[in-house]
Amino acid sequence: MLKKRILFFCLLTVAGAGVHAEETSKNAYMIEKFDHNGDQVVTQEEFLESAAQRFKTMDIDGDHAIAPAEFLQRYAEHSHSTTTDSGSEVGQRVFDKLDENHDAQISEQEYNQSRLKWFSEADKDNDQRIELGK
Ligand SMILES: [Ca+2]
Ligand SMILES: [Ca+2]
Ligand SMILES: [Ca+2]
Repeated sequence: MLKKRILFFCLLTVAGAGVHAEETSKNAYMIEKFDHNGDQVVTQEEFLESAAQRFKTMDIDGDHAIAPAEFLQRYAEHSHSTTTDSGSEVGQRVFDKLDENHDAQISEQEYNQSRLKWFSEADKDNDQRIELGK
């Protein structure tokens, strides 16, 4: 009985550590990508700045909206896959998720909204700053 309990405790600890490591590495990834001034903190300003830049690279024809073709082309480049069927299928699904009003265009607002959602999910203590683990 005692043995069982110890085993259970171990499992819980391992599972807990796994979740924590995953969250920490997500924030570490964001810091690595978006922390421009190297202070290990990503402010909302920094984050939205790179979001705007990313939007501009995707908006190939410069009409301030991302059409499916524009998105899929960049998506294929980004994921280092050629535009195979499976690759563009995944890309299309991501596109649909971003295109909240389903007008087959991702507006800057829709793009920023999804980015902000990502930001606030990582910002555990809700201080508008992404730091390791909070
Ligand atoms: Ca466009
Ligand atoms: Ca839209
Ligand atoms: Ca924070």
